Amino acid sequence: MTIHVFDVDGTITPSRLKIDPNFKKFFLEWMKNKKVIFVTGSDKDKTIEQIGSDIWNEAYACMQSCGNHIFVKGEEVSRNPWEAGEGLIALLEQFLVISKYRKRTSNHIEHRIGLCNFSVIGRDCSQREREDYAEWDDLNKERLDMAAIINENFSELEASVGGQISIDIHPKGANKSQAKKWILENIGEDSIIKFYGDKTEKGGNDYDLAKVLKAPHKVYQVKDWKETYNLIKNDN
Ligand code: M1P
Repeated sequence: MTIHVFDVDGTITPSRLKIDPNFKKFFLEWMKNKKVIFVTGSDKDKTIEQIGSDIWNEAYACMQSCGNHIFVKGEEVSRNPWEAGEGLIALLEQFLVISKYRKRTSNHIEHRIGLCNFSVIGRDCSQREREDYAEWDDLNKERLDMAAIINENFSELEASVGGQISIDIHPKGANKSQAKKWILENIGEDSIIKFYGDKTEKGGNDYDLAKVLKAPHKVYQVKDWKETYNLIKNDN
């Protein structure tokens, strides 16, 4: 059986924005006779805000916090109890002091279930501030450097770049690759996974899942939801 697994931000929607209304209409119809799973660094509320409760509930499973908080047909089935410790918080606060990007808003450290999300500009930034930081980070690779520092200093943790402005941090191995294990154990060993993500390169939060999906599974790296649409529109 084919299982269609999608990242959300950058793959189904622009980062932290709502799904395009026409794509939403298409997707709701397309997913009806398929097993669709979302695997995102984001939490339940933000994902529902972006894709809508209709798509979220229609999905076979929604793996929030990179698979650390799992829902099946809307019902919670598992949660990772991990919480960020004092040492990690101290390092993140230090990043806020030393970052060369000077603009700050608020909500820099967001505690999610089984995952901590960190952002220098802050999650309360405007769309404009988000885009400005993303452009600067593309050139300066600050998030990649910060994720590497976290990975060097905390051997029990793992940090990766997700979305436009933030870093996802969780226990080592508790990354999106959990989706493969979960699918094979809960849906069937013979499942064929098709995974669509925009951050499948090393350092990105789709990489760990992409890396463990060898043939007959398939990985599609996309640059935005339009590419996702073009890939799936004839896949019936
Ligand atoms: O899926 C990864 C991340 O995508 C978005 O990131 P950002 O806000 O950096 O663009 C958010 O949904 C974030 O919560 C999530 O971890």
